[in-house]
Amino acid sequence: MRRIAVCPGSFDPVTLGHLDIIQRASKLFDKVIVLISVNAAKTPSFSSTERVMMIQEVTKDLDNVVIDILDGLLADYVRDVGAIAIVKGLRAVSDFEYEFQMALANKKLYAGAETVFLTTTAENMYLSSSVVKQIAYFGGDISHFVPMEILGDIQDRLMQEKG
Ligand code: COD
Repeated sequence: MRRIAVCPGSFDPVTLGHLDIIQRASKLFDKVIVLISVNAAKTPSFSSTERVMMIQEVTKDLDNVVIDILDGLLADYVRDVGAIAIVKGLRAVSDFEYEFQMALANKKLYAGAETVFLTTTAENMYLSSSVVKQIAYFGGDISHFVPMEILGDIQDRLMQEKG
């Protein structure tokens, strides 16, 4: 049996924190689906296509990682693809409460939706897509926060948005 995991998120844009979780998940499972999903509380800056292309670029060396887009419920997706785990990253206590709630809700929606938490690394602890966007928007240096391969794309795009 192939052990499939789903790594869901907004990835708006993908950061070194996300990439670390994806890389570690790819060592633990046979196949990892990085799933660009809708967080109803957030308005994305990057289109789904842009996010797919960025994640494709930074995961191209990971043979067992694929990317997909979801416009629906995560629990349904997990059931439909036969995944055995939802992999999430945890940064701080504040993440825990939110993630704990989502893990319980997903399990209620589909009993097979097990959430596995991987703790962040010390250097990525403070890192989020919104921190990256704020810094880039004001022309700051985001090279320590996002993968090198997509640094220029993110900077150009966010500066464009500023006008
Ligand atoms: N270090 C480690 N982990 C990190 C870091 C970091 N620096 N930064 C982010 N992460 C982790 C987050 O903790 C999260 O687990 C994951 O990476 C994705 O983060 P984001 O910010 O890109 O994505 P979110 O939190 O906006 O994703 C929320 C979802 C889109 C997964 C959620 O809204 C969802 O499941 N939507 C689908 C619809 C659905 O089923 N909703 C009901 C859920 S109960």
